[in-house]
Order: sequence, then structure tokens, then C-alpha cells
Amino acid sequence: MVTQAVTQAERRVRTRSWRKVSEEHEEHEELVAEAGKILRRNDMGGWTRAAPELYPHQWSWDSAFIAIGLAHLDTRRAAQELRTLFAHQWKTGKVPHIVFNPKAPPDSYYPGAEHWACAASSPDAPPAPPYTSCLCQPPVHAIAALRIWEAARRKDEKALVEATAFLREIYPRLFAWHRYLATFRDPERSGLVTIYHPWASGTDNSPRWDDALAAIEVGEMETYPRFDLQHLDDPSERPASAEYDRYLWLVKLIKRAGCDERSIYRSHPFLVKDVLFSAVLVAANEALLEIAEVVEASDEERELIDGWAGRSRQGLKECWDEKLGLCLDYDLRADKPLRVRTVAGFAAPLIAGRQSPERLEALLGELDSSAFSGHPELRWPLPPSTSPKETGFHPRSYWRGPVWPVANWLLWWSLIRAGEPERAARIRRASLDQIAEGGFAEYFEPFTGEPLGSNSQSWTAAVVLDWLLSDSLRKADSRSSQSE
Ligand code: 2M8
Repeated sequence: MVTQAVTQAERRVRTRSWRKVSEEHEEHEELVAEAGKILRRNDMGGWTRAAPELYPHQWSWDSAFIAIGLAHLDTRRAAQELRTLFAHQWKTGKVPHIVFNPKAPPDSYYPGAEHWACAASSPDAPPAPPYTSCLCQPPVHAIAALRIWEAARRKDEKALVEATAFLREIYPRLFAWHRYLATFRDPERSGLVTIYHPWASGTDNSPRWDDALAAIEVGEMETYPRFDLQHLDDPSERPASAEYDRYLWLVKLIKRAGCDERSIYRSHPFLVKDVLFSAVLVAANEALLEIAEVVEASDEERELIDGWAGRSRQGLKECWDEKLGLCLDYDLRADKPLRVRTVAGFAAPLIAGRQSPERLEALLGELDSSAFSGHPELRWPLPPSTSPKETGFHPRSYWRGPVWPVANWLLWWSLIRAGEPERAARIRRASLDQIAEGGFAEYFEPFTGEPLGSNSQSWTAAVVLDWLLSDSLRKADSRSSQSE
């Protein structure tokens, strides 16, 4: 396997140097065209389904990434993506993790609208239908809103005026969303966001949650359908039934608590401080501060946002594990850190930014090590979602090992912000090669590069657009190829 991987790596290098610049350009044009086509096909009129069959609804953080990609094609449509999502914001400020598509084919996704319909009876829920779940996902939205405005500023005066009006409209909603996360989801004021379901992390079956889930005793439950498995050939690409039992049991408990945040916090068996979620919130609060400036928000609000960001930076620092050189999630019920090496461990501090030179070096060392991107058998030098050195690693199973383009986008973006443009350019280039070879998959097998999960995944298309159409990136890329 090692010999084969080295050969593949050599072949890649040779292919690259043989390939003429014009050919690369053509390949990029094709990728841009294909990504645009995918987003158009998944466009449901003002919002985009996460994938054509497996995910026929609007997902919260998917929509934010989609808006980042769409901003390069049509800033007005990109703004609409976020506007549609935020139209279903809860009174507490929560942005639901799914807004259910009333026109989705029956039996296409479980648990669907009917399962979550009860959430609509919560006094905090928005008017329904459409129904929403009562979970939430990492808050990429302010980053997306700012990106839309920046894209409009590069375009023309008319687009800028429109995007500024959009920021004025969305700012109070973003502010309420971040305030919800800083209060309801962090009653300890630790700076770290608590999740009460693995779905809220966005990295659902990651071994990050194994210990916390293992402690849960699943009670009496009705049988349930696995519609997700109909859409794939190989069931091992999706979470296992033991994981699904726990997901649905947790949903049952959340529904039993009437989706009430305080009751959930009091009694729920799965309560975890999520470092990746919290780090995205730091970056999102930084974006929100910039938005606050554009819309001339009050000093009081700006101070609050700044304070939330500072508190989360501090909270994340305290999750650092010197031995692993990573940041660790914290299980509030067991009162202990969750010691697993996943991409979240180094992505979180990088996304949160402002690391000391020593810590940055440790993080980059871990990223480059054989535990992640430096593993000798990888098809592409990209970090598997879980380190192959972990016992919970599985190369085909969803967030337990496959490589995710969307996670690589977050890393790339954070590396640029951390002053590491060459490393960022390498991640971008390998990711584009991976997608050019395997298509717009949801995730990829790390050793073979086989595309897995859904195809035509919207956020994969969106990050490709951003990688290929972002000016700043092209510059970083050319700097690094000059130094090669
Ligand atoms: C995946 O999660 C959903 C549940 O929310 C699922 O597996 O059914 C995750 O990858 C999540 O991060 C993503 O937002 C969603 C849609 O792409 O799919």
C-alpha cells in the first residue's frame, strides 16, 4: 500500500509538471461550470437543498457555505440563501439546523418534518409550516454574510448598495443568533458552546462523541426507517444503527422536554462543549464585528460581540491538550475531556485564530504529521476527518475517517488568516485535484480517493467556486508555486 501510495504521489507530481498552464486553466473552467450547474440544479427557489436525494431540505451550515460559493456568481441570490434560512429563526435567536422542504418526496429523509412537527408547538418556534428541527449547527452565517458584501464591493456600486442593505437587514438576526449561543448554549459563560445532540456538531458520527454516546442508555423506542441508506450502495458510508438509535433516542428526549433549552440543560444525558462549534463562533463574531461597523451598530452591541469572541478564545485555550497537541471537546455529564484525535482538534484553534507562535507550530506539526496529512498512504495530502491512528477510525464511514472538502475549506481559510498562505495553497490544490478526479462528492476515502456519500453535494460545489474564484487565493497560490 505504501509503495503504491508513493507511486501515486510521484505520478501526481509528474502529471502536474507536465500539465500546461492552459490545461489547468481549462480544468478550472470546467470545475467552475460544473459547480455552478450543481448549485442551479439543487436550487429550490431562494434556498438550496444540501444534496439532491440524500438531503432534500435546507441545512443551516450548508446554506452558509452555499452562500459563500454563490457570492461569486450572484450576490443577490447568495443573500437570499441566508434570508430564507433566517426567516425560520426561533424567538430565542436559534437558527434551526434543518428547515424542512414541504415538497420533498415522501420517505426521502428521516427524521423529517412530521417527526419534528412538535417543535412547532414550542412558544419559541417560528410559524410553521415549513417545520424546523429544534437543533442548530455551527454558525458560519456571519462569515458568509460578510463574504457576500465583500464580493458585492468588488463588483459594482449597485451590488454594493444592495449588499449593504442586506447587511442592515440581517445584522439584528445574526446578533440575536450569536447572543443565543453565548447565553442559552453557554449558561456557565465558559466561552464554549454546549451541544445536546451530535447532529448539532455537523460531524455527526465522529469518534469525538463515542464516549459520551456510550454512556447513554437507550430506552423503549419505536422502530424507525433508515431512508438515508436507500440513497447509497454501501451502508458502511453512513452512521451505524447503534449510533442512529442514540440519535433518535436523544431526539425523543429533546421532544419530551418540549424543546425547552433550560429543561434540556437540566436533564439531558448528552451535554458536550464542542470546540469546533465554539471556534467557528469566534470567527463568526469577528465577522459580525465587521458587519456591525458597516451597519453602524451601537457601541454597546459591538462591545458585547467583542466580549463573546474574547471569552470563547479564552475557553478554547483552556481545552488545549499539551500531550496530543490538540484542542479537546469536554463532556459536561462525565466531567472530562474527550480525548480523540480528529480534524476538529487542530481546526478549532486555527479557526479561532490568534495562536501564539509556539502553539501555531504545534498545530501545524500535528496537521503535517503521520496522524493526519502526512500519513504515508493517503491518496491526497489532506487530513482525514479522524486520525487513522485512532481506534475509532473508519476510512469509509462518514465523519470517522473520510476526507471532507468542506472541512478542508475551513482549514484553508484559517491557514490564510494565520499567515500560512503556502500551506493553505497546498490544501486548496490537493482538494481541487481530489474533486477533479472524484467529482463533487460529500466526502472521500482517504487512501483511495474514492468518492463517498452523496454526489452533487451543494457545499462541495460551493467551496470549489470559492477556491477557484477568490482573488486573494489565486495570489497566495501563485506565490507558493513560485517558491516550488
Ligand atoms: C450531515 O448530517 C445530517 C443530519 O443533520 C445527516 O447525516 O442526516 C452532516 O454532514 C451535517 O454536517 C450536514 O450539515 C448535513 C447536510 O449536508 O449532513
